[in-house]
Amino acid sequence: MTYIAKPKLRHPGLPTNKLGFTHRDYEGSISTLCAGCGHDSISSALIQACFELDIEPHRVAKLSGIGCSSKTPDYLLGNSHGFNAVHGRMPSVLTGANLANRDLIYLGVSGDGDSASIGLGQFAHCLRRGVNMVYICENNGVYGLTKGQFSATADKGSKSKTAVNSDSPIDLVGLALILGASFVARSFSGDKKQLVPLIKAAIAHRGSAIIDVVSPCVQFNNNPQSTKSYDFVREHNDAVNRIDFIEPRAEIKADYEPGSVIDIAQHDGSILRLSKIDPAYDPHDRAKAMAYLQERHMAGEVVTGLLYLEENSDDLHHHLNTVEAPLNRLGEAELCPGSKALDAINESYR
Ligand SMILES: Cc1ncc(C[n+]2csc(CCOP(=O)(O)OP(=O)(O)O)c2C)c(N)n1
Ligand code: SF4
Ligand SMILES: [Mg+2]
Repeated sequence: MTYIAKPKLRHPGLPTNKLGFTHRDYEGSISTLCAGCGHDSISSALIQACFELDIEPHRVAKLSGIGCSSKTPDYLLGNSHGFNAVHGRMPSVLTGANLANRDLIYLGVSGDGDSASIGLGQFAHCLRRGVNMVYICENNGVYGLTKGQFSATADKGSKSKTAVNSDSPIDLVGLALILGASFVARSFSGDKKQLVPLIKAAIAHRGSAIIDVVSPCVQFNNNPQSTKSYDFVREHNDAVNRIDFIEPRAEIKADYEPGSVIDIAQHDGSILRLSKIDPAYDPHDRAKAMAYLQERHMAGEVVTGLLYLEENSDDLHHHLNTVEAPLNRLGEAELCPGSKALDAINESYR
């Protein structure tokens, strides 16, 4: 319950990271979600990723919309900045915050209703603009919070207690590829080994990173026929690769069979070591990734892993040539340079 404070006492032997923080320092309030909800596992993966990356919690801004999924930022990173926006409007609030202060790590948490129904336009524009963020869609195929109506990602022919869905589903990963997102991944809330390194890599990525996480709703959409159920994903998970996230300057120790592994350097010096499960899958080829997704979808498979990565990607700040400093660190002289400077700007557009 969010109003019940977590006990402050902790075991003195709890492991700490380089900052001296324990796992508990990255937690938030007690979850109010249903026991077994996939969303809680995603919160736990986010906490683990931030702990392992030694992130100072005050450097994170977590934003969300409305839904069970959008409640989850309250259950993690209790010492970070947070903003719970209107249903489907998280991306525009995140874009504004990011433009005002590029120094924070932006974490956008959303649901399939929030992103693919009411917020579809917002989802599209923040990805195509290259806003530097990690966008997590906790995808269960239903509007969990409002009692299980089909969302726009629900499979055609899905059955609820009262209806059959006749609409075609939106594939958020396919859409993100078309829209130009520079980091596109899909994972499963029940596969923390895959999800945690993907989150770490997405945080280190510069540009718009999206992870569509299949996250079963145990209350309304966990029947074995649903492609968003625990049983279905476990049986039909086509993982094309697995990644190890290697921090900047860390020693690379493990031995791998040549050919099965590729190393990808990110702009911050970190390395993504990609173990290819499907040797033919190339995460650098946007068009082939789209074709592969379609093909496997027709075969009834859920493709997971790092699906596309644009190396040396840029973000919205680069495109707009904005100032390096966050706006709250600029003085009045820089923010209001006077009428002469404004005249010069206007003149440059004539
Ligand atoms: C403008 C507006 N329209 C409708 C609603 C009602 N509403 C609340 S949550 C929700 C759907 C949430 O679904 P999803 O984003 O998939 O989250 P989940 O609960 O499944 O995690 C809807 C339609 C609302 N809060 N605001
Ligand atoms: S209704 Fe579904 S999505 Fe919401 S908390 Fe319960 S299991 Fe999770
Ligand atoms: Mg949902």
